[in-house]
Amino acid sequence: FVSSIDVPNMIATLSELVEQANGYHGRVFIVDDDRLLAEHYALVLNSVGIETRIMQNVRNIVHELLSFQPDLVLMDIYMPDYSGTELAGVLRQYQSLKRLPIVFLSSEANKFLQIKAMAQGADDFLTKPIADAELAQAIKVRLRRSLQIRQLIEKDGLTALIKHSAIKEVAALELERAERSGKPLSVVMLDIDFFKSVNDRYGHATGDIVITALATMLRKRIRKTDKAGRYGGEEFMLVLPDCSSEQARQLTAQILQAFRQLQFSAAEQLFQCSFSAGVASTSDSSYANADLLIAAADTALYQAKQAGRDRVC
Ligand code: GH3
Ligand code: MG
Ligand code: MG
Ligand code: MG
Repeated sequence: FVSSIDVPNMIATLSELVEQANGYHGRVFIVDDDRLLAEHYALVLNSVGIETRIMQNVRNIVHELLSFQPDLVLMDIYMPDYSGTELAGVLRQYQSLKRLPIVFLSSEANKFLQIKAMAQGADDFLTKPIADAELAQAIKVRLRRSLQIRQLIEKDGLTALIKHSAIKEVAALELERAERSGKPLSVVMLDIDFFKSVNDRYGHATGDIVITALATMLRKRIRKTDKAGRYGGEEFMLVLPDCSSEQARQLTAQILQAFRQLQFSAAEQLFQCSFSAGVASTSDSSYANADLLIAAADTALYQAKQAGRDRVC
């Protein structure tokens, strides 16, 4: 039995989350037909701790964006095959790229055209030539702000996992990536069993500890590329790329076994909890969109509850 649970350590406050955002410098995707210039921008941004990727092939841009997952796109407006504004319009068609900040960088000095570019999907406009320090500062400030906003929007205050709408977006993004890579994607829905009676017997604060304990366990036991979200009160969702339904079931069963063994104490009593889980995977059937994949996991979770709880279906 794991008997000591470090509660204060598990409850991450929002301000800690924002501090974490400050420590992470972010990823910038650079799109410019002038290779030397793009490499120079990359060096400037790398020098202030920002990770970069330069786009080599415009045709592959969606694939590259989905694989690099940048926090911001720095884009030239005039390129031989496409214009930056056209490209921005294409990117905005993708659910998972809708909110990605796009900053245009161009020698275009015409204010009217700059405003038009912004209307077509850019978030900001920088003019070339630009001093290295100005570029670094402008991008750093933009990145920091958008990361802070994202943390506030996406992170759940109690568990530090991502929230309902954000984990659904992750599922949509990963389904798009899985379709491109041909690798399976699995989604798991978990719901703590008889949680109402935990609240009723031991109080809401103890209930919160149980929720946080499971969240911590989920975070620790998934891979770096996996994502865990708090889907609702005592409901969680895992998004597992490059993972078959069999592997997802195994992982979830291991987590269930570990969670069952956690001993909680309240009102001078020790108690344990379990959860039920449902797995759905593109390795079993194909799903036209992430909502359908999530619905399938939800149906499997319902079956697990019906079959007696404390199991993975
Ligand atoms: P089942 O095994 O069928 O899932 O039973 P259950 O009692 O877990 O299911 P139900 O969905 O009816 O109850 C969930 C409860 O979780 C109801 C709600 O009061 C409680 N809850 C939701 N969010 C929180 C929270 O943030 N903290 C605490 N302590 N309780 C919460
Ligand atoms: Mg150009
Ligand atoms: Mg529930
Ligand atoms: Mg429940």
